[in-house]
Formats: sequence, C-alpha cells, structure tokens
Amino acid sequence: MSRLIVVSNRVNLSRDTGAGAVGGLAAAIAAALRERPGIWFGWSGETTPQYTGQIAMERIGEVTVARVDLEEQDVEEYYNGYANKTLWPLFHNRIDLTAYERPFDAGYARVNRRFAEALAPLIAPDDLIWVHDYHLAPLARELRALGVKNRIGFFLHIPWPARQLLTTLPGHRKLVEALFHYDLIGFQTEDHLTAVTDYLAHEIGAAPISATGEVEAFGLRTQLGVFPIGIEAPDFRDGSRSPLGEESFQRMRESQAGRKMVLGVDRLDYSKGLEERFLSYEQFLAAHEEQREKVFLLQIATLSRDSVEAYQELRGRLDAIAGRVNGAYGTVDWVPLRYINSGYRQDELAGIYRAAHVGLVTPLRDGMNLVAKEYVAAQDPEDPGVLILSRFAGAAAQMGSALIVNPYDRDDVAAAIQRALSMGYAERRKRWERLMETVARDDVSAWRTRFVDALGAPRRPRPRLANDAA
Ligand code: ADQ
Repeated sequence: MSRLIVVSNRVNLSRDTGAGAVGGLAAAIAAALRERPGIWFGWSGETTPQYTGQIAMERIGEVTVARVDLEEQDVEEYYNGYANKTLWPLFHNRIDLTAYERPFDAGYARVNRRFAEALAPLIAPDDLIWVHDYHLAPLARELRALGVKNRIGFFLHIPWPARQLLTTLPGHRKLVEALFHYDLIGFQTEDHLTAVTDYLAHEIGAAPISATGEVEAFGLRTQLGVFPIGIEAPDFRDGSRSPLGEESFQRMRESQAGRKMVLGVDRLDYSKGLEERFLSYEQFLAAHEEQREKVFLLQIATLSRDSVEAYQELRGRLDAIAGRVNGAYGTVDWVPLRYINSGYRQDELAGIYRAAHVGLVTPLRDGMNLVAKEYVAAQDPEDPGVLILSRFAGAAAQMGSALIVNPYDRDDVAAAIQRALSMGYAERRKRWERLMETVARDDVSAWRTRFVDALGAPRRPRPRLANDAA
C-alpha cells in the first residue's frame, strides 16, 4: 500500500490531547494516517526569528507528524495576510473585507515554496500526497518544480466563489493555473464545482473533457470532483453519553430550568452569520411574547483569528447586540441570550448538543459546516432536537430534512425558530431519522476513502510540461 502524505497549514495534533479533541479535520486526517502509513506535514503554529526549514518529526500515537516553524513575517503575510485577509473573505463573498496587498502575495508564494522544499526530501516515489485548503493552492506547482512526479490531490474545505467575484482578485488566473498542477481537486458541493467550471469556461476557455471531471488548461490536465466531508458520527453519539458528555448534558438540563434551549456553536467568524442570527433571535422575541422566559439562545463562539481587525470588530458588534437583547428582554431570573467565547472538549460539546432542543446553524456562506452534522449525531434518538440550517451551508445540499432558512431574512429565521420549538414529536423524529441516515452514511471515512481512492486510481499520465524538472 502506498504511503499517504497529508499536508495542511497547521498540524494541530498534540501528545496531550490526542486525535479526538482537536476538531473534525485533525481527527479525520489522523484516522486516515492510522489506516495507512504516512506523514502529516505542516506548520507547527510556532514562530522562529529566522526560517531554518528544520523539520521536527514526532510520532503521536500511530501518526507521524512533521512540522516546521515559520517566521513572524511569514505568519503576517501568508497566514494572516493572503490566506485570511485575501482568500478567506473573497471565497466567502466578502469582497468588502478582501484586502489585497503585494507583500501578502509574496509571502504566500514564499511559504508555499518553503513548504515544498522542506517536504520534497521526505517523499518516496509511490507516495500519494493530499494537500488541504486554500492556504496551499500553489504547493503542487512548487513540488513539481522540484521534480516531484507523485499523484498530488487538493481538497478545498471552503466554497469556491462565483466567477464575477473571483475575477476581482489580482492574479486570479495565476492562482487557478497553480491548481492545475494537482492531479485531483476536490470540492464540498456541486455548486462549488459548477462555479469552478463556469470560471474555466468563461475565463480560460476550458471545459471538462470526460465524465469523470477531467479538464485541460494551461497545457496541464487535472480532474475535478465533489467530495462532501462528513464527521465521525459515533464519536458524537457515544460522546454525548460518555461520562463527560453526560455530565455536561445534566448540567445544561439543570441550568435550563424547564426552558427550551436554542444552540449555536461556531468559530467567531463573519461567515458564520452570528450577527444576523442574534438579530433574527431578537426579532423572534419581539414577535412571540408568549415565548419569552420559556426559551433562551446559547451561543458558543470560540475566538478565532483574533489578530485580524475584521474579527475584532465583529466581536465588538456581537457583544453590543447580546447586551442590547439581554437589557431589553431579560428578567431577574432569565437571560434570553447566553453568549460565551469558550472552547469545549468534544465529549462535553456532544453533551451540550444533546441538551439543545434546537440547533441553529445559519452561516451566510460555508464550505460544509460540521456543526450541523455533529448536532444531529449527538441527539437522543428517542427525543431528538430540530436542526435549523442555512441554505448557504454546503451541508444543506445533503440535509434537506432540516428546516432550511435564508439567514439574511430575519422573519424567515424567527419563524423557523417558532416552528422548531412547537414541532410535534412525530415530525421531529422523522426529520431527525432522515438527517441521521445521511450523517451516518456519508461520514468522514466515506469522504476520505472516496478521495484517496480517486487520487490513487489509474489514469492517463499528466501532459509533460515545459517547467517540469527533468
Ligand atoms: P470551520 O469554518 O472551522 O471549517 P465547521 O465545519 O463548522 O467550520 O467546523 C468547526 C469545528 O470546530 C467543528 O468540528 C466544531 O465542533 C468545532 N468547534 C466550534 N466551536 C467550538 C467550541 N466552542 N469548542 C469546541 N469545538 C468547537 C472549515 C470550513 C467548513 C468545513 C470544515 C471542514 O469553513 O465549511 O465544514 O472546514 O471541511
């Protein structure tokens, strides 16, 4: 069996927490690397005064990780800059927040080159290489320039923007051309794939040449496909019943004091629609006097990218809305909007999911959204809660049995909250069963297996390139 080399911006697996407690993607990658031998390569999250390219190899459980430190300037230009101030907002339809600065571009190219130079010596001829996310779009091009001929796949966890938005990016063509050095490019949904093919058709004049999504452009051939990511469903089902899950479930139930709980769990990010969600909830309270004191919204929003200004500003606005709602509607013994910024261990979170009568997942734009799936997986099958899901989450394509809403429409979201709270048992259960079927079937192993199998499948050789090393 060929080895699997996984590359992502961060390698956030630690000896202390193991694979389970560090988020969905880390758990998925760690599981893939337990199934077959390989290495997980990426940034350590640490900075060093001067980049050395020195790799720290470590064995964590059954997984070998290889990490490099970056310079402050790399972090500023590549990570905070091009990745999180340019590509992230643009790919989430926020051209108003998209900052394009030359040093960002240079830093992005530099770190991708550094990653390639550090990684190349670790690669054996038969290895499959799987690169994750928008931080590393040019990595295959850099590896090819160093003579790496292995199969290299790329999975984009975030949406692909509409052509009209992508073309606002200086150098958009260069970015897309770099992707063609991959053998396989995976997207979360058909919608994202359609946006890519639309760009290729109109900007490059390229169209798929086979039913399996092969496409040629820039003298290169790649394959495009849809691979919706899933979760390790039993982890959330069992986690909600584990000692820690049970404890957090009981704690939540006690603190509910007979009230119904609507739950939001997100990274604090403008793509998650938190502001709009708070305003919709405010609208719900205004429209449904009879529900006041009978319900509350618990919003858990872990701080994220806190050094980026747009995130600091959002945080300030959320604090203000939460304060206003609680000031206007709260009573001495009822806080209508409980808003906290802490992070929780997976089992603890599973217990909180189980205690929630309604899961409110309303991103304005999201590649997939794993929280929607985790919420469903953690429910008590005998007494499941109701999922309200934004039509703009990639997950909506698979989870049509949720109450699907437009997160920009406060009336729509407020009406869905009311409907979820008053839904009868039979409907609630039927909807949950349908959702659970998808979550259990299209899980993270299915995602990983489909992608790695497609990457390893025999195919026509790549066309030779002028700039390929001999
Ligand atoms: P994210 O934008 O991070 O991921 P999401 O898919 O919701 O969004 O995943 C968030 C993860 O963080 C979940 O596993 C959740 O349990 C965890 N999490 C959130 N808040 C937490 C808290 N307070 N404590 C503990 N854990 C918390 C990106 C894309 C998504 C895509 C994923 C995977 O933006 O669209 O679904 O990658 O491809």
